[in-house]
Amino acid sequence: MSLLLYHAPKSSASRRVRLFLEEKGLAYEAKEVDLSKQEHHQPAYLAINPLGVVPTILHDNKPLHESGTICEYLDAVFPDPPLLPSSPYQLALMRNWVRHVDGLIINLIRFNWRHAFQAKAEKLSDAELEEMMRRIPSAERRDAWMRVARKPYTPEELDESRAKLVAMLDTMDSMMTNGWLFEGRYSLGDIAVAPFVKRIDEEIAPDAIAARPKIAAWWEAVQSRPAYARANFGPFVD
Ligand SMILES: N[C@@H](CCC(=O)N[C@@H](CS)C(=O)NCC(=O)O)C(=O)O
Repeated sequence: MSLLLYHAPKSSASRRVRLFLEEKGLAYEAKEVDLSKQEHHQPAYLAINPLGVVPTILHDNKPLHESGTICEYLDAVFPDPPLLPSSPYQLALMRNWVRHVDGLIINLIRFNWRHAFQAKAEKLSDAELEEMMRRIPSAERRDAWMRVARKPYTPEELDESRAKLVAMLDTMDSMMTNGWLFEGRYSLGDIAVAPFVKRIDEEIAPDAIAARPKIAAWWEAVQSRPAYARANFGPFVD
């Protein structure tokens, strides 16, 4: 059996899968994709991930993309320990939650890409930028790359994104049972959002976590799990 993860150390979706793999206790090989060099837009990578994003996992050489789908697949193939809610209804709610969290990614991008890509993207000539655009499959990401290259996100846009991420914390607050998001135990619902909370905590709105005792306790509990250390989230800004 082989598991090969194409990932980027600071990518939230990659962190989600790394945390899930570590919670499962699965051994895997990791290959870093250098997003700043647009390795994820090269034909060889697009062949295993048509969306041109990280992560992608290869299980026995079979590629799979979408971090939430990857985690559900891993849970089906490696059921112990179980990391999905057991009741069909709670599982359905968890899937909607993961979808909701995924839909918020642009708000992280607005903060993250300033650190990760802006300095490099700004230096691209118009011709280089155009060439890059041709390789990017998603309109949302073409826009994000164009923004960091030519029209940095404004303070108002950052505030708008911060407010959406803080609203996500309020939703989490209302979902908690026994300290966790689904069925009163740790699950993919918690793992999926942990990388987002990491960024909220270290830069975007740390006070918003401190002001919500249930979220602060949840975040402490997530970080104290041995798998969290092994997943190696690390600081976003060096
Ligand atoms: N819904 C996708 C999102 C993947 C995603 O957005 N990955 C980001 C890093 S967190 C990425 O590859 N960004 C580089 C880019 O879009 O050019 C998933 O969960 O796998």
